[in-house]
Amino acid sequence: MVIACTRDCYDTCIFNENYRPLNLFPINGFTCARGRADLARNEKNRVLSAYIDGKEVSIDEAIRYVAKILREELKKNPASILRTDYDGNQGLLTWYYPDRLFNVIGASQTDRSICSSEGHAAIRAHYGTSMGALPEDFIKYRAAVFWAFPASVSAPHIWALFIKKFRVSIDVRLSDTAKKSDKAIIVRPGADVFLALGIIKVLIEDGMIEGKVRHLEELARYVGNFSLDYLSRVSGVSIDDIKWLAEFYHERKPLTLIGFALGRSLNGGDAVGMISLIPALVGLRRGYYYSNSLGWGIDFDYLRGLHMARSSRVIPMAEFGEYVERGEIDVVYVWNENPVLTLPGGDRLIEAVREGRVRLIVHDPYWSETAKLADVILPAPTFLEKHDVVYSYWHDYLVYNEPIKSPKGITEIDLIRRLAKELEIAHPLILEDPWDAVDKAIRPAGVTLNELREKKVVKMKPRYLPADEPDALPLPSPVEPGQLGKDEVYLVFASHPLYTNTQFREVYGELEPVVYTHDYEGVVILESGYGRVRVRAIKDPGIPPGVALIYKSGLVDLDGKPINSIIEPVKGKYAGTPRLNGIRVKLISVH
Ligand SMILES: Nc1nc2c(c(=O)[nH]1)N[C@H]1C(S)=C(S)[C@@H](COP(=O)(O)OP(=O)(O)OC[C@H]3O[C@@H](n4cnc5c(=O)[nH]c(N)nc54)[C@H](O)[C@@H]3O)O[C@H]1N2
Ligand SMILES: Nc1nc2c(c(=O)[nH]1)N[C@H]1C(S)=C(S)[C@@H](COP(=O)(O)OP(=O)(O)OC[C@H]3O[C@@H](n4cnc5c(=O)[nH]c(N)nc54)[C@H](O)[C@@H]3O)O[C@H]1N2
Ligand code: SF4
Ligand SMILES: [Mo]
Repeated sequence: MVIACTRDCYDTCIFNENYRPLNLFPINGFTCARGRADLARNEKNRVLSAYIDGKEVSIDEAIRYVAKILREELKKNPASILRTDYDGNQGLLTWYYPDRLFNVIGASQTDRSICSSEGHAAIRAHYGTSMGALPEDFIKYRAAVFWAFPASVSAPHIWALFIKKFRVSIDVRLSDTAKKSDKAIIVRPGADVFLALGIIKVLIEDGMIEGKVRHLEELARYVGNFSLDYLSRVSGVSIDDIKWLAEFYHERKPLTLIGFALGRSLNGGDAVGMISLIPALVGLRRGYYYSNSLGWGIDFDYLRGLHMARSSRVIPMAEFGEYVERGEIDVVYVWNENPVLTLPGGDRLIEAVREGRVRLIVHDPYWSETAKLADVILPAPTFLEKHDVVYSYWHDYLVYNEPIKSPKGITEIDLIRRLAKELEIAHPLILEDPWDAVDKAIRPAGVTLNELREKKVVKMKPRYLPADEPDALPLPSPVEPGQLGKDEVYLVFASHPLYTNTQFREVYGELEPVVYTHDYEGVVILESGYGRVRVRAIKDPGIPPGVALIYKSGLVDLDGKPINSIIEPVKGKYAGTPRLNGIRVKLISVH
């Protein structure tokens, strides 16, 4: 029996029934702080019953009640029902399959752009796919560039593969990863595309191009428009360091690992796209890694039923708070996500639910902030309590998860099928056996369900490999980060080693509402054009002036307000990803 950690994490570790890591080279071998806590966490802070308006009810009663809410709303306007889901559990049956019900009824969906879609779209524009290097490729490299990728924290098993190799970190601050790297380069928030153009300019103009890239002439002409002096000034990286990086690429041929965080910054898509070209310019095939999730060929669209039914409306996550505030949504159905804290404008949802403008239905194993706010809450089993199929966005092992604990609550597939029955929906998408759907969805990745059930762990065969000769087009349209005014900083977020997003606080406690800065101390208000929050500022010598950092697992301020109340509704150019990193905020000391 095996079980994969289904959390939103690069590593997707695989364990035996005693929750000891399998020795699957090169991806496994040790357990992180979250993996070590999972068995204990499974018994804490759990939703153990259904509730309507704070009153404990049976699951059956809650299902009938939710069906009634949905039925009434469907008569008015299906699009005013928004289901929102993200990656609390990456299982095919937990995250993807339940979407079928909401496509069948024509509800609204989000664009699911919060995390990685910007970079996926940007890399695909150049390579035809966002698929990059595989773990087996990783170990062949003798050097690596961790670009906006604090992997020692956000991807500990990837980091472990490079411990004895030459590592370069490119970040806006001295992260743990930067401190442990052999060279750390500090770039201004949102200015990575200028740095990438600088490296490309030196590679081209100093005759260091060894690989084939289509439309190289256009790229050469384009970078010819910028002086190295200008690119250095805007990016904040010295000309010496830009030249050093170009030569490093030319001589040491590192693997380039690009963090999702970059896609959530100013010029994010353009930056990811240009960075992904650098390895090709020095002659490396598949020389980058971003996320491999879309390269396996797993048919997520089939699981979601998009071949037969679709949402009536797509709401950008960046504008979530706006839609709620404008009264365009009456019902919000949530699973696998904690949007009160993690979506931009979560405070708008709190207000709307408290004022009775929005009915909130939540299906979660834990008492998240969103679950606590809900009008109706249904208990979900954890990944240790249900069968599922789990993939990774890094490695190529597909896993058949079997429960090692008895289930609490109702699974996602059972819940949507029960709801469909109450709503008298007999659509083929709901009637199809979920396991048949899984079988169909994994076949393009070269795996059958039977084989997976028998072997438990099977290697997928990547279906979408990057073009050997990527296209330099589209060229970027970079915007210079503005000059900061007095008491202004660029706010960025980063992973914390003890938490996965907002999860694990029942084990490791609440993170203090702290902003790490170069030169502020004491209680401060962080103010953007969209809202204000109150946090404690702490000086950190690793943070340069003009930058401030909050861990993305500490998203509640001193007054219990979501930090994301200050995230403005700004969308990325490629996929609409919210700009979470590098937002300009004023720091007001209140002492
Ligand atoms: N321990 C742990 N691991 C996690 C998670 C977790 O919560 N905890 N979350 C998972 C999830 S959902 C995700 S999306 C990934 C995220 O993992 P990563 O993509 O590796 O990024 P983050 O941890 O969000 O950290 C963002 C980093 O980018 C830097 N940064 C911010 N703006 C810029 C910029 O403009 N330029 C550059 N060069 N750097 C910038 C920040 O200083 C920070 O170090 O990690 C996953 N892994
Ligand atoms: N300011 C700011 N905001 C951010 C970020 C940032 O860097 N800065 N990062 C963004 C990123 S990259 C991401 S990915 C998002 C993450 O946003 P979310 O996906 O909302 O993050 P999680 O905290 O992992 O919440 C997942 C929820 O799923 C629940 N869950 C876990 N397992 C299951 C299950 O089996 N079934 C069901 N039904 N529920 C389950 C958990 O209990 C939890 O409540 O946050 C984003 N928000
Ligand atoms: S959180 Fe990530 S590193 Fe930790 S056990 Fe899960 S998959 Fe592995
Ligand atoms: Mo994420």
